[in-house]
Amino acid sequence: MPTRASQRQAFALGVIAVAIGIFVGELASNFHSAWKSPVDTLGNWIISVIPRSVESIAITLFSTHDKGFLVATILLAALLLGGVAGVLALRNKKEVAFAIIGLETTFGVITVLARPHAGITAIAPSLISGLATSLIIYIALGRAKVVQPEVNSATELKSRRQVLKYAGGAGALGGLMLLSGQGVKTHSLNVIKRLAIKLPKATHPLPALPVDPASSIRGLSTLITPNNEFYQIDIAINAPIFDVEAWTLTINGLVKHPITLTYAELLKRPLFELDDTMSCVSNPVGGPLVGNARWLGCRLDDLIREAGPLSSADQILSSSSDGFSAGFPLNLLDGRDAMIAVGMNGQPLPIKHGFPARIIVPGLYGYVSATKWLTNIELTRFDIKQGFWISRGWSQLGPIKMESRIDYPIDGASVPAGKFRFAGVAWAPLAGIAAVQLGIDGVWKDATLGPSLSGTTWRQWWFDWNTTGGKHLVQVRAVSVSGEVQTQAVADVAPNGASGWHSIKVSV
Ligand SMILES: Nc1nc2c(c(=O)[nH]1)N[C@H]1C(S)=C(S)[C@@H](COP(=O)(O)O)O[C@H]1N2
Ligand SMILES: [Mo]
Repeated sequence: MPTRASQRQAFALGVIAVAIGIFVGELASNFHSAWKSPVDTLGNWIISVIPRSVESIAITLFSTHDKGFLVATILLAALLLGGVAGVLALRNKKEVAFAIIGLETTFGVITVLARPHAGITAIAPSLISGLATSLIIYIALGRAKVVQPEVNSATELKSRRQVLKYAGGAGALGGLMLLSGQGVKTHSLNVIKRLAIKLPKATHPLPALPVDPASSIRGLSTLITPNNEFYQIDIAINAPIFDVEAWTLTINGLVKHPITLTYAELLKRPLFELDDTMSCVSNPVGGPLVGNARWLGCRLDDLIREAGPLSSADQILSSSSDGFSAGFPLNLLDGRDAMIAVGMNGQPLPIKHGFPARIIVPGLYGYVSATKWLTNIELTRFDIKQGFWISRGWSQLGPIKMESRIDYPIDGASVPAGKFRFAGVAWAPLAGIAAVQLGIDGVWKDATLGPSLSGTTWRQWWFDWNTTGGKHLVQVRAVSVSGEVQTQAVADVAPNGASGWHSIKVSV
């Protein structure tokens, strides 16, 4: 029986072997676009099989860190199994040890193959990862065995075996370095290619942005949300990084003329600018999952018209490589400025916001429309196929609800006596905001409105109040250009978006 100390070492070695194996697998997944990241794939697979109730508990517990938690759990489990395998290998139960690594690898391979459209080559990183782990355990624990007394007999044989092992180890290491070098190279090349892009101008650029009231009003959201502050929501564990020169967008399904477009062809189409506020359906009343940007892109309705939808089609279902898909009714291409966006606030789309291209449909929540890392648009029918979130309990239709938010001050704040300025934003696509009212202890007054960029963007508002001592309830509500007053009825985010008045308490 090996000593406790050597068992501890073997455990650590197993853990390290798996860690290196995972690292190598992840590096390898950058090597070729068809090769899938083992950790991501396992994560996505788990997300796809766990019951919705568990998923929503995880999301409630960890909010947007739920994926981080999932990845951490996967890694921890894999590392622990590695440690166990290390100890077993030391105890001369090599078959069981390698069976554990083999099972881990097979599991990885199966989850890769379970992905829609996965080619057989997609399993390469998982295999490489498993091989690297086994190799390290084999080499390191093979050596550990050599120092055990009972195998100390044939010295000559031992040294020859050692030479072979070192040669094998060096060869493997060299191969890994080559592979990781290649992986890092392709990855960074794609990032550099993005940086080198110069987007064409819109055919009729929008007027320059007005002076932003937020520059002089404390706590107010800026009129345009800077790209690095724009909320990010997606199911991708890592944002995919496409090679713009290889990326294509296909439009197919129930169409007369399927279309394939390259990035260069997309940029050659007439481009227009669109100021549009996008919101996540999961944004609670008063929440942060909403942002306003000046997008640049080509018209979606033109493209769909060129493809020629068959009369049976009733849905535009877009999808991307992270397994996400989003569908909305074809008849919502009713003249609104739906676009395939390539630019966001004067930059090529940031990688985490969908580079090279994404869809933006004014008035629709992201989950039914705003596919990032767009690769395919399929004309289909709602009774055949549905977007990613629909089978997970979210509504098939996702029009953005009218909402308003108090940005400043925050709930529970104590404010100084005298003049105090409340500030926030409100949105009511597609009509636009006509008025925002602030209710202080139930007495409603009109707030001052900031500039209106379009019916589908938010408007900033502010209201000066001469504070009186004590505690106060402050509420906000919006009125749209079409005369609708924001509902007071409280709705949860599921299944189709939160509603109700944002309320805070302040003490003077
Ligand atoms: N490929 C992909 N696109 C996606 C998603 C996703 O998970 N994957 N999530 C959607 C959702 S739910 C929202 S709210 C928006 C968020 O876009 P943003 O991250 O650029 O703010 O993207 C949409 N597009
Ligand atoms: Mo969303």
